[in-house]
Amino acid sequence: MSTPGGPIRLTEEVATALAEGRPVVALESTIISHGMPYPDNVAMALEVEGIVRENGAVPATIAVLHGVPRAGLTAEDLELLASDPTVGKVSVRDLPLAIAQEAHGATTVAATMRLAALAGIDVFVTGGLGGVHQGASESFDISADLTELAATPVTVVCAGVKSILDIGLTLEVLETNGVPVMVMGSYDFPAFYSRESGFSAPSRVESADEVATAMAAARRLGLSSGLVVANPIPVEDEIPAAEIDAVIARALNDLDERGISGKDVTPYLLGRIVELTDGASLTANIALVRHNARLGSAIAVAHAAADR
Ligand code: PSU
Ligand code: MN
Repeated sequence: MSTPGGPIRLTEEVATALAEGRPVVALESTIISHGMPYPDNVAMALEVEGIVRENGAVPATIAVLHGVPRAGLTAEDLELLASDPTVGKVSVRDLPLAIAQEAHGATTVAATMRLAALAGIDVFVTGGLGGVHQGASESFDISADLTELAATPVTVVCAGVKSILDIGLTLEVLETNGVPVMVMGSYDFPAFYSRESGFSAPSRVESADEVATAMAAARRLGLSSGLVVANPIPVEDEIPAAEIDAVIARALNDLDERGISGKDVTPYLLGRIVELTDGASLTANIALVRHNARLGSAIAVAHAAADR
């Protein structure tokens, strides 16, 4: 028998909202387990769920717990994700085995998109996307987030791409894969901690309604890809590019010296940047996720209204 959400276990609240066509916002969990230190990570996760609610949508944080993909978590679940060292980083290719082994898994942007789509959730809020890593011509390190964006029609609200990645090549891959990339209120593609990356916005939008209208058009066209909405960090929270780029260069150097590769690269770099900035990067990261949660909720509200 099929259940709402397919293979995903939904909370009653999320299932009801989806069944009634009310706005739902998916949230990822790798940012909690592998993107921020404890206890700031669990405080951020709870706060962001509150922001989504205040803005008229139902939050659905996504993860795999005891091998079960879930959308909608309790405070205890979030605490576990934030603090239990056995929680793995689960991208799309890790999902089958995490389920088979009844493991706990924090889902990346890619895995969260896939599970959100299966659950019927169209809008997803995160901090930063994975992308083409610097030195990818040698390492071949390109995040599965980009593969998933090519294949799964979910709108991902983020603060752009940080310069641990090759921003230009990341934008090229998104273009090749037919992924619409819209920047909210700017002609410059944002670089996560900074409002400007030096790369032009592939396109500019001014409102949540405009994004919802583009989502509806993409659906009518039968586009298989996701949409990226890049929301520049608020001016008062940004870290100037020159300042953060020096820190990132040092973190990349430390990464090389330690010989870290594969799925550990992004978590290592994020942790190292927090250390090297004495927590200033964490403060900026939390501020931009809050900002994205407000925009993503407004998009989900506009999208739900348009769908009626
Ligand atoms: N960038 C961030 N914070 C994060 C991540 C990326 O600023 O927490 C996480 C996201 O879950 C993203 C994942 O999907 O890292 C990408 O990992 P990889 O580069 O291994 O694909
Ligand atoms: Mn990688």
